Order: sequence, then structure tokens, then C-alpha cells
Amino acid sequence: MTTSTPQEATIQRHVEALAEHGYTVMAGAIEPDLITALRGALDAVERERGGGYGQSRFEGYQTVRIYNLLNHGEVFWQVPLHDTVLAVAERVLDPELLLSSLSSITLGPDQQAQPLHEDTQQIPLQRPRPPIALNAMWALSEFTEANGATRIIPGSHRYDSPPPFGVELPTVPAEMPAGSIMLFDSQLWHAGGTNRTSARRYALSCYYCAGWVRQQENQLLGIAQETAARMPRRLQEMLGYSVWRGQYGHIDNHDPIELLGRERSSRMIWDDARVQELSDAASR
Ligand SMILES: O=C(O)CCC(=O)C(=O)O
Repeated sequence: MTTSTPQEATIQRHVEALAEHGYTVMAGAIEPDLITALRGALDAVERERGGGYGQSRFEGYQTVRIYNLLNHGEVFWQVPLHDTVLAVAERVLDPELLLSSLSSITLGPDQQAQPLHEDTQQIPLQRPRPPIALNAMWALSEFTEANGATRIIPGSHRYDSPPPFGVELPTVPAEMPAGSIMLFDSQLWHAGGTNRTSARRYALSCYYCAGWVRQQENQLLGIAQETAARMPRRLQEMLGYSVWRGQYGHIDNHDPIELLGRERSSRMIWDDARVQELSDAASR
């Protein structure tokens, strides 16, 4: 994984592509060693727990999905913290964004195309709207039309509704070499493709949401506190050990990150100095 700070111009280019097309692709964003380590870790989880294909057309009858990946090894902890992806997501969504979910999507041979959907279609807000969630699809193997590359409709994040269930429309395959990451607005109409090859298509879905949106996976209950206590601070905050804008998520007026033995970072909105700052800002 790249460790240097991503360049402002790179961040801005991805932010603009997301606004215009609803998606952006970062080629060469995952180091080859990390791909190997992540695939190895996914295979190990599968071996330990045994198979486990999806039980619905949506999850895929020939697809193995492993949820709650942060629980399955430290190698996965790097994924939500990817520097360029996180910088773009924080800029587009919210500097206090949360991790909504982290899962693998391994498409086996003969997996049929998924129904077209968007990822926030259950949320009762009008479309189009500013982005409230972004999905980063990590290509851990090459994504091709033949092996089930995600199918997308560029620009559909600006449509005024989600796709009607079961509708078939022209889409384009998001083909990309292994090691690429496609970051897309949850409102983009998309679906997993059909895998007509004899090989598996390996991917991770790292899904971020604004700090005020409910997470898809319950990270606070799904990950043991002892495990969370070993994570880097930003990841802990992303799980929900944080107080959004000093107001949402507190416990008895305390920052929940204190439960992990850390110093509180947020000043509560009710602190006198904070109230003063906010009223000064409002009167300017
Ligand atoms: O597997 C893919 O390419 C897309 C999967 C997807 O969109 C989903 O499961 O919500």
C-alpha cells in the first residue's frame, strides 16, 4: 500500500470524477504483496469455516461473501485506511465518516449477474442528492467482462430514482487490472456481472458512510472490544468509537473511544467554549 501522503491534485481529480460520473478508478492502488496477503487470508477464512455460498440471487448462489472482515485478521485493518481512498472519501462524504461495512465478494465460475441496484436505495431520502455513502471495490484479481466485473451505468448517480427491481438495462463492465480500486457513489446503478470463466473473481467491498448515517454492519457489537483496542485510532473512530460533531454517539457525555483506553478527542457540543465557537460562527 502507498504510504506517502496522496497528492492534492490526485485527490481532487477523483473527487471531480465521482461528482461527474459517479465513480472513479485508482489503478495500481494495491501493492502486489498486499493482494497476495489479502487473498491468502480470505482463502484461510474459507478453509476454516468451510464454503458458504450466498443463499439468494442478490448475494449470489456461486459467490462466497465474508462479512465483518476486520474480525478475521489484522491484514484487513489496512483496507479502510487506504490513504488515497480515505482522503477522497473524507473529502466527498465527511471528515468524520464511518466504516459502513467491510466484506469480500468472491465470484465463482457460473455466478449469474446480480440484479441492478444502488447501495442506499432503502434510505428514504430523495434522489439525486449529495453522496452519503461510497463503496470502494478492491480488485484482488483482474476484473474483466468475462469474469463478472461490476456492471455500472455511468452517470446514473444523478437519476431521480433507484433502478426498478429486476430491470435489465445496458451497462458497462468496470474492467480493471488486479490492484485497482473503483470508488463509487452509492447512488450509482450497478450490479455484479456474470462469471463465465473457470476462475474466481476476488474482490473486497469497503463501504464508507457519512458520520450521521447508520452503518450497514454493526461494528461496535460485531467486533470485540479487546480486538478494537488494538486497532489504529482512525479505524476505531470509523467503527463508531467517536462522537459525530461532538453530539451524536456520546456515552454520558463521554467519547466512547475512552472505553478503548484512549484520550477523548471530541469536545462535546455542550462545552461552554464549543457553544461559544458555534454561536460566533453563526453570527459571522
Ligand atoms: O460484486 C460486484 O461486483 C458488485 C456487488 C454489489 O454491488 C453488491 O453486492 O451490492
